[in-house]
Amino acid sequence: MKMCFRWFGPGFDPIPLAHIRQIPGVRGVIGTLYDLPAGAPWPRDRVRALREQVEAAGLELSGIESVNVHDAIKAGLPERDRYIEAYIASLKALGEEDVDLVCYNFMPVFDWTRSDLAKPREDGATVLAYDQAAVDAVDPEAAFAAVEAASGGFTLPGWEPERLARVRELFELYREVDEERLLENLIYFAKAIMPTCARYGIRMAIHPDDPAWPVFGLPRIVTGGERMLRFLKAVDDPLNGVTLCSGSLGSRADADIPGIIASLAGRIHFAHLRNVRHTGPGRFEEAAHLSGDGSLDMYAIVKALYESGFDGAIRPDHGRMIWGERGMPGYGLYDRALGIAYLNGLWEAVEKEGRNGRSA
Ligand SMILES: [Mn+2]
Repeated sequence: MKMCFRWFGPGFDPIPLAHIRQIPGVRGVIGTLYDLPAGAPWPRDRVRALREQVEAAGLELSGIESVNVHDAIKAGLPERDRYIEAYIASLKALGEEDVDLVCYNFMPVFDWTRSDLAKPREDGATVLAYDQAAVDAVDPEAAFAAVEAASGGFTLPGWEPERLARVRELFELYREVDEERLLENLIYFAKAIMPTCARYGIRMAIHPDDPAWPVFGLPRIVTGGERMLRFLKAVDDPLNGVTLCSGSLGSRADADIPGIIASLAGRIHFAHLRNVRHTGPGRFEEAAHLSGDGSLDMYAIVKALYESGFDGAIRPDHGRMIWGERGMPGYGLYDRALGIAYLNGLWEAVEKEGRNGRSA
């Protein structure tokens, strides 16, 4: 297991790499070129500069999150091949700089959706929260504007301002795209990039949809274990894998996350670990990582990962905003560092138990 920390890069992320380096057990950074819009090929010299900056801080560039997929690819438009070529160029630039893990998602128009970016909790912290009724009450443009207004001046991943200007146009693209079509488009994309992934040993890790159900009437297909498995079988290459995001999958109160982990064993290339508190049908809020603070059994999740043979990058996913920190909602330093300390403890415990079990 390699403990990592997501970092959005200079000019976007207020957290210095030097602080990340001081979190016990952190070896890697999950980086990105945040200023590049989906569809733009990543220049190799930019990737190299990012890698060198991370390495100069005593860390390694362990993966990228995300190389975003252009809507032309997701919607299956005639120009998708051109955008797939651009994506392949980005993968080459990454491969040439020895980056071998890429997280991406295949959600139409929006990335993750929340109705509140700073919901106060009983402990005085704030968290991201979702309420289906609140989302149903607004149109997508209003939702986009609300996220922008609540972002505290930070650009949020998946909610880049250039998308806001095009919300209506983007919805139009998906008018004819149902879940089957969307899955076909995903398979088409994955098949097209696999030869390049094979050449450089790049593991692709699709991120589950968040929340794991359709939002604003748009189709969503990466919503649970069976559907992820269907995609992995359709493009049955070991490099074609998933990001196991406990919080996204766990947005559904009925998700059996340890069971999903067991079913995807060997194809989980990246893990996002966080807890979530279910507060009612279609409602949840994020929580501290500790099992006791939310609805997920984090011990069972870490144990299932260990037992599946998982040996990849783990990062703490969103945390609470605590101790007066100002930062990107969900991406503060303090609570994610606490999350890492806890996840390190769980991992050490399951690893030692596992070893004892094997030697007995
Ligand atoms: Mn995640």
